[in-house]
Amino acid sequence: MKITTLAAAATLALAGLQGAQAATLDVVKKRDAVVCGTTTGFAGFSAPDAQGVWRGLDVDLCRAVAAAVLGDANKIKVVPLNSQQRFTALQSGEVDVLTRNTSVTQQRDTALGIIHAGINFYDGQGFMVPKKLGVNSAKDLDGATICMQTGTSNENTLADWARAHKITYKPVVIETFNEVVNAFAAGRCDVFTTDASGLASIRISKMEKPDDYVVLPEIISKEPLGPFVRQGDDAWLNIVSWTLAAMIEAEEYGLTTANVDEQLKSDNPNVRRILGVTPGAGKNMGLDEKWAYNIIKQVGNYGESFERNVGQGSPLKIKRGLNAQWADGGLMYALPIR
Ligand SMILES: N[C@@H](CCC(=O)N[C@@H](CS)C(=O)NCC(=O)O)C(=O)O
Repeated sequence: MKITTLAAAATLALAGLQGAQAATLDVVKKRDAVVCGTTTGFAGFSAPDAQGVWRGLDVDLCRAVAAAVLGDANKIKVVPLNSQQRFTALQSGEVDVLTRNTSVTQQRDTALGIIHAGINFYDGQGFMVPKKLGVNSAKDLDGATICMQTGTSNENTLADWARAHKITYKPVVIETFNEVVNAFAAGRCDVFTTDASGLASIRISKMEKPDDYVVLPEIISKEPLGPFVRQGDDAWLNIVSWTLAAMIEAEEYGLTTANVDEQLKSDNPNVRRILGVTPGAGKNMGLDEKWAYNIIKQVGNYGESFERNVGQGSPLKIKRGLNAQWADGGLMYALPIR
């Protein structure tokens, strides 16, 4: 009886808490800015440039949400979060959306009061080692000291993989990104493990001599990275996931920052719906009909954002691979805006 009462009280308290949290769209409109949780600085995905302006594939997604909701991609506030802090910041309402290399997993999507709003980068966990170690395969890592960051999915994935492959290793788990990078650069561990995108970024942007390091060929997991929002605010979930869909679908239809004004004259019914020439999509979400036009005009389509931040127009030079459009053999398949 007592336990039931306590459980009921807890449920009520939770419901009260959720009820007390105002609709995110209203909060964002009133504040006139979207608050996004990012990394503390992970080049290509979310990091400040030399002028202190936050840039990256994940920052572009944040900017796209601001363009869709407020008509201005610059109306963002960035809250830098390390891996450990990110979920609490979203749960507590400190950020409106987490746009930060976060792997979607069943546990995160169901047990933390948060939910993913699409995938903006299909990744997998890998390993980086100094060339001088002479290691060519992850299978040769038996006995290695392996650096990783606290609060990442990388910790458990590595443990599972090592057990399955009968590999023993010594974990060095460090809370902040720069410290774990410094530990690796200083040779306090033989190996750095995280998402392959993370390794590419660390190698180019953090290692003094990138050519002294090699990323091993093995990818040991699926790491589908995407934005997260709080559970229980479906209108906001819709806005974030359809913002991402609009970027991906804009690429599919060849809509770019440079040609979007010209495309307003297109007679393709899909293009007309995306750009709000045929109204409806914006109103359905409580947004201006120019929501997707503003995203494309101010931020660009998914491919433009990819190439500029992590692809051929960036130092990382990551290939599209799984992140190519479905028509090109990749997994980027936007749900249709109609
Ligand atoms: N995708 C993995 C790893 C993501 C992650 O947090 N990676 C670290 C290492 S690259 C990172 O981004 N750190 C940046 C920071 O803490 O500021 C996850 O969701 O757990």
